[in-house]
Amino acid sequence: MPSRKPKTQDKKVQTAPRTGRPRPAKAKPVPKYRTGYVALIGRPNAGKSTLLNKILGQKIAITSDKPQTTRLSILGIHTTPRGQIIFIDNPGLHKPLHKLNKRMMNFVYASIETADVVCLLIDATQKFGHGDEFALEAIKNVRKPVFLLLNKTDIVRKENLLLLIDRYRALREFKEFIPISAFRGTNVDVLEKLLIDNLPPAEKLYGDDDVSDQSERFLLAEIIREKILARVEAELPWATAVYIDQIDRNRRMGNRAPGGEDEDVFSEEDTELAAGDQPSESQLDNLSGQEPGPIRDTGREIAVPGVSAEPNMRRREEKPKPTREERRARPLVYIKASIFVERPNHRKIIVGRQGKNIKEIGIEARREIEDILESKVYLELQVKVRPQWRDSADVLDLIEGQKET
Ligand SMILES: Nc1nc2c(ncn2[C@@H]2O[C@H](COP(=O)(O)OP(=O)(O)O)[C@@H](O)[C@H]2O)c(=O)[nH]1
Ligand SMILES: [Mg+2]
Repeated sequence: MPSRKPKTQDKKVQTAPRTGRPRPAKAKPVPKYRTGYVALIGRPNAGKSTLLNKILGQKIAITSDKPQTTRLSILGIHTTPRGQIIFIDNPGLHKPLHKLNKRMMNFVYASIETADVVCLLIDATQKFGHGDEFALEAIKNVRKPVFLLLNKTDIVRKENLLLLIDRYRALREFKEFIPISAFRGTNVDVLEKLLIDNLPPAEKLYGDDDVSDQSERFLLAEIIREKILARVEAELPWATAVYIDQIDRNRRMGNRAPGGEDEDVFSEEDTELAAGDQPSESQLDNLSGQEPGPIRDTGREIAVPGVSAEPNMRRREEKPKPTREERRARPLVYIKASIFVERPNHRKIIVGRQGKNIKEIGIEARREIEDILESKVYLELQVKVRPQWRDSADVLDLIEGQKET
């Protein structure tokens, strides 16, 4: 039994020798704060974008019950007192047929590479199938922590969850199995905590108010596309793209000023995208008038195509609903957007009988855009037939290019 040293000696050991020489430098303390990338991956419709919006507390990614809603990877920055989680929301994992879809899959693979933690989301209401095997194949060689998020627990039976967990456990190693409801926010706090625990110790890469790398302009285009997706069926949604041609804060509307609350103008011109149809200076203006923050030297370059390390969107303040008077007093913004479809009959579907469908799309999109811009909006939509745009690098570049400006 070791003898207990007298107290006085304890004190002596703690006292530094008065040699006058500096003490040897201590190792740099590891920051307690944690920062890193989390890739959200999974089959189309698993609820990846819904989860991201829920965690951020604001909509940055559109959602729909149609597959392949998300086409580009976007960053969603979530800053908490313990850590900064930089989510990468991705298109759903599927076998690509078009150039568009190949690009989509490249984003997913690159985001898996970049991530510190990978979250594989599954729709727990669905049976395990080929699509799930394909998703697992994509992370076969991943050695970093992978979480399995079993989503839609608000509408799934507990036995199904347990069966799914067993099934997945047998197929690969997962760091965590977390049942969640992205829709209701159930267990999202637990997820957040476990994610931060698995991020490397590091200082923040983004400011507290930064929320995404995508521009407001891109979000506006996406909102219009979301309203289209909600109103069309079958294969059409996959073949629709939206391009914001113009955003004008100073345009005089003359006699064509928007009249009643719900009036929208639309044109049915069957135009094609003119060659060299590039965004003008004014279109490139940052919509919110905010200077994007400086590009931070992260030391850890994010290497997902189309994803910028630069923050382009700030957190929106939560505000009470505006009164009618406040709405009326808002400044007017004129927005012109093109909706690309691949076939004339698709154009007919989107326009609808006597333009009824496009009018509804316009009204729904405008209401949401007005709240985002805190302006009155005059939204002009044009449906344009552009055969095989999904295989046209020009159109794809144009659409993706909106993300940063
Ligand atoms: N009931 C329920 N529906 C959900 C939940 N999460 C997402 N959804 C729905 O699932 C559909 C696909 O969601 P989305 O986020 O677009 O999926 P993504 O393709 O993985 O990004 C949408 O209709 C969502 O409203 C959830 O937790 N519960
Ligand atoms: Mg999505």
